[in-house]
Amino acid sequence: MSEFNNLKLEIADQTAVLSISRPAALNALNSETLDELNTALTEIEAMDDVKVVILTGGPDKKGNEFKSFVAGADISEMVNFTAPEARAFGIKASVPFFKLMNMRQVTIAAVNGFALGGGCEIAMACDIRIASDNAVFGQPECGLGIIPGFGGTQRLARLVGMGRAKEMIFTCDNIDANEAYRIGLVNKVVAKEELMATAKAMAAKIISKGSYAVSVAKAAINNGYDMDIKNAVEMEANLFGVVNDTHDKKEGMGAFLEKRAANLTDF
Ligand code: CO8
Repeated sequence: MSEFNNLKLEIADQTAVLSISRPAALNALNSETLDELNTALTEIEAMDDVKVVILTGGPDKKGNEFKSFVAGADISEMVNFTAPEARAFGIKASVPFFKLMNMRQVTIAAVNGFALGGGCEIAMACDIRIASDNAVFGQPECGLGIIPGFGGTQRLARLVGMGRAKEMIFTCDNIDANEAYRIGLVNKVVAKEELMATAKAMAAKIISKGSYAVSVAKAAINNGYDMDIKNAVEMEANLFGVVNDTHDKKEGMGAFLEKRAANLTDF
């Protein structure tokens, strides 16, 4: 595994916990961090013994673990961008963000504090979001004279609907974790002390299922989302054919019929 300046990685129980760690800047995303994220996710995707990635934020410089998930893209880096540099920065971020969305492992954002701007956007690129009860979400970009540029104008509308996305982006109002849950931006809100345990318990439940089937289901959901329903259902049928030709299908259905626990191993 590569060494990183701005990331910490712990792997246990087939789960990678990847922490964005820039304590002096509340884990804001700069170019180096985006490059490191891309490297880390590429390396993790090749690991057969990792089935779930939990993305979270490291502590702030005072050691507070629940201050910030990611407080946005790094404003001190962006302030002097030319238009081509700004565009390149957006494209640079899109690569690891698409990896979170499309990699074969399931990605869970454990949101432990501020998830603002690029922080809200990277959480939205994950498959599932679990928030601590003190988490704060928002898209403050229009107040900085820019627009959400790490996929926020697209993913927020897809997650919470166009009206609520426009309200959050145009007003720059932050919302708390309970409101984020109410509008469908997060899957679950838990007491902050329970955040990592909840994320790991969900990871363990997902890992207990057929991992290859989960990864194919993820691809089916992602690929079909922007298709018309006829082509999407046809694509699903094709993938259904693929998963019928696996060890796990024979084992999973055989175990059911023989009334025993299944030993699912495909990935
Ligand atoms: N970038 C750089 N540094 C940051 C950022 C950031 N996004 N957020 C916080 N920091 C730094 C602060 O400057 C401060 O540094 P220092 O100690 O050297 O002064 C340190 O982190 C601690 O922050 P604060 O002292 O401000 O902590 P507070 O508890 O007072 O406030 C807040 C916490 C409310 C989170 C506050 O820091 C804040 O408002 N941060 C900025 C939030 C923001 O506006 N985020 C959106 C940024 S824009 C963005 O994400 C665009 C994404 C798309 C880009 C597309 C390009 C193509």
